[in-house]
Amino acid sequence: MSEPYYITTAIHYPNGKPHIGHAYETIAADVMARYQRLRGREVRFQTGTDEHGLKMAQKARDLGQTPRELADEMSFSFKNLFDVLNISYDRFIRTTDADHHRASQAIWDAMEAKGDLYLDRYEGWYSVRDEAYYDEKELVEGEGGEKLSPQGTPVEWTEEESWFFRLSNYAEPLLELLRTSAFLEPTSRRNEMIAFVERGLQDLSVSRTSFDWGVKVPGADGHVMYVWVDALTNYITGLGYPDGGELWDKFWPADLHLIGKDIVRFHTIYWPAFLMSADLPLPKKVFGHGFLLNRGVKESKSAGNVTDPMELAETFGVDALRYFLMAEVTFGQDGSYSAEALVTKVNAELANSFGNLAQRTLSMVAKNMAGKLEAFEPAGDDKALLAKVREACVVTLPQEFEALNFSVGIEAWLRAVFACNQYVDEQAPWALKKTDPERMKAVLQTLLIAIRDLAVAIQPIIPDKSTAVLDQLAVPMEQRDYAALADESWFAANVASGRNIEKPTPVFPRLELPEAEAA
Ligand code: ME8
Repeated sequence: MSEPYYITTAIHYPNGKPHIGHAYETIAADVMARYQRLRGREVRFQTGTDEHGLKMAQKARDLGQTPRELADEMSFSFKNLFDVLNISYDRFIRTTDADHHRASQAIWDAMEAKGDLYLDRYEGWYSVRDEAYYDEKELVEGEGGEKLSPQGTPVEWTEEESWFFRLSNYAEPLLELLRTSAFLEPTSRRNEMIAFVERGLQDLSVSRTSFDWGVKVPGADGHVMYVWVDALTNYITGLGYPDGGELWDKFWPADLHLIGKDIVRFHTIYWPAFLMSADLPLPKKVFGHGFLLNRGVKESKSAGNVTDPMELAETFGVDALRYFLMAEVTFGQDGSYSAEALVTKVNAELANSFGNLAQRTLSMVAKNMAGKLEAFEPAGDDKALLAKVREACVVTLPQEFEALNFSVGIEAWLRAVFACNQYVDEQAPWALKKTDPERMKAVLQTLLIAIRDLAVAIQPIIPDKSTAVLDQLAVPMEQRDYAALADESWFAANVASGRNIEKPTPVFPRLELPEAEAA
């Protein structure tokens, strides 16, 4: 039985079209999901949209739509984008789904049965943009002297009848969780959360009465749940909570909630407290990644400097975009995006390095060996190159991906690509054609094996492009996972079948910077 692995992204607010930050997080989660599948784990991967709350209600009102109309339209944009980006999700959840309302009410009932909910009155600050309550002490002053949230968003004074959750009861277990486990990564985010709990936890307002776009609070007319109560519950709705069943038994607790750094508080304080209250096991890990900046400036729907990821995918190709985002940015830190940087990096590393390696090797095999493979035993330099490539593909890249150090894993892979190109230049198989054809065959076949290893290893990042290379090498589907990296039977099968390696079509064309971007 293969080991289960459950990974989730944040669910995105569909109050506008998706921006590149949404694409970034979801691609990273997809890379992890694909990586775990290639390791042989049984993966469940969930993403979706977070459709309730004041932010959605206000945006819909501004547009003259109902919240439901806005949610339907924009949720579709997210789903469509994720399909285009080749996101291998198992469920795209919408918090307006009927099973999600049931699950949210069930966790509410469980928290109430625990004695953790009580009715009172909320008087304090609220940021609609963050959908978050802030303590007076947390606020900062804006340029015009106005009060802002610590994230720099506007806050409004709010007074209404509200249900409260006894968050203050959970300070000790939360401190224990944050201090003694790897629950929250990267560790740089941990101290901030520990300090937040140490300053003292207030009970949390968990229902709203001034609008009705949300999940109804069971038995409390006029109350809808605070949007984060239902949003966080999406992670268990998708596994069949509260009914249980096969998905629940197999996949809860989640292995990884992948989220951005701005919502760490909700995931590492509120969510574990709700789960403890409902007597449910806690997720194993929350990872708060950094923000993607557009030439150094934060992109957001509210700031209006939004790059359309769909346009990027159309202009440069899905795998070029995936590769750039994962290779360019140290995962966990902020990173910067620009079309120039994308074109430069993808051309240097995919077109000129890996692409060129595959293209020239396969062309020479087609031309100089009539596409026929022959049995051979790598020795000397050939064996040394294959050992280096295999070390990168079997040891370093997986180790780094496992730890979410995607860019470091890709660097190891790229060093192996460079080593192969250096080997081609040193061995000069085109010259060997006349002087030593047997040696030429050994060199080209060594390269074919190296390219197979490199293409298998990099599949999570560039799934379509690596598939195209593996197809050209005639590697059978069932020999494309990480366990197969130790197995050369695909090569032997090609030898035995006498199958021709065809003249290849280039897999990684060079990208051009569109004129508008170059200007
Ligand atoms: O926060 N770079 O939704 P959201 C990288 N609905 N990541 C970014 C980003 C950027 N520029 N901008 C946003 C919400 N993100 C809630 C989540 S989960 C139960 C509810 C990330 O649409 C952000 O950090 O504002 C979050 O993880 C995700 O995109 C969705 O953001």
